[in-house]
Amino acid sequence: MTAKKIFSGVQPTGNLHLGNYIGALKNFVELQNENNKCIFCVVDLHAVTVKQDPKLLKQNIRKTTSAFLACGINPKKSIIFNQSSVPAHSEGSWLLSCIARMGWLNRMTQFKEKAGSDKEKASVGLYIYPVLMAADILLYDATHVPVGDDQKQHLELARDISKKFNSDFNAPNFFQVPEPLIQKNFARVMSLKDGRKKMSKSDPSDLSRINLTDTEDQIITKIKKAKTDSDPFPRDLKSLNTRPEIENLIGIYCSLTKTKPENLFSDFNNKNFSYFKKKLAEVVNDKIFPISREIQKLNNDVEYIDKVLEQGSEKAYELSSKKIKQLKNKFGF
Ligand code: AQP
Repeated sequence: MTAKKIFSGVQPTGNLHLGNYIGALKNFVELQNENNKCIFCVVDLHAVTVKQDPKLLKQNIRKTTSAFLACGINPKKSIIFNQSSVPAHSEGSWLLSCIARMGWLNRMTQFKEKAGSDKEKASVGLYIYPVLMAADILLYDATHVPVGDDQKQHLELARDISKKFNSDFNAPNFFQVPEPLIQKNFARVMSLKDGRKKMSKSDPSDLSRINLTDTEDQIITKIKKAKTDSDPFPRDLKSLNTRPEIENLIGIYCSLTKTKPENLFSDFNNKNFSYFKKKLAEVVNDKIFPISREIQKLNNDVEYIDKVLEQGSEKAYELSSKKIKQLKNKFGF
């Protein structure tokens, strides 16, 4: 089997959480360990599409890198770098914004969600965010992009940009048409407080998410306080349709233990939710607490983190500057 070329990114906008782990980082590590060629990027240019405190941003770039390493991304096997240190991303984004169509961007639901009711006040950067994401991916000829379910639409846009460029410039294979790698089951982890909202770094309530830096006690408390309802433990998949919070907790359990929900229905039949939550907290702690400890350790080694980013940036620079040169050539520059 030929090795895949993987590219994916995570925004340094706060503490990474269980959603980032299940939807992205866990898969990054599996793909790396299957000997694919992997590039993992701390997408700091994406982060500034909404206002960031410059001092905090610097810390968050390092913290996100620590989280990558603590989850098992190995800088000897994979390239780890931050986006703003490689100029080809900004340059490529401009060139591809001349290929992308307004109508395509107008359909992006994440912009609508993040801009909220006052679109006029959203940054232009937030609007063209998916074009920068397309540049990130296409510059490295990535064949596959592991993302959470929420990024599916942006990846489709990257595919459309790739195909349009190849056709407009009569260059059939200049850009790869990247494939999304999205988990089939439970691709979106939801807030612990509202099963219809995705778990997110920017949710004002810390109780809505399990951070990858939480302590054992914090994890137990958050799961204990997670929203449930007064009905008994479900007996089948069908009854989960109207119980999004329960579906989410069961999804987290199954995803971390690699079990099917069907097995849980018999295991927890006639048990109350406090018992299930206790077991769930054990499962989450088993996976997340070792990561949390490692992140704390790495956060104290700023020199090492900076070295990882610097070395990764050099490699990314080398790869992307070749592609950007060819791209500019195609445009006629
Ligand atoms: N809740 C989630 N469930 C599954 N996957 C998720 N991802 C994010 N949240 C979930 C996936 O993690 C990767 C990195 O995402 P990101 O942090 O760059 O951007 P995001 O999706 O905007 O994440 P947040 O937490 O919601 O950040 P803020 O609050 O800053 O906007 C992506 O592959 C994403 O799919």
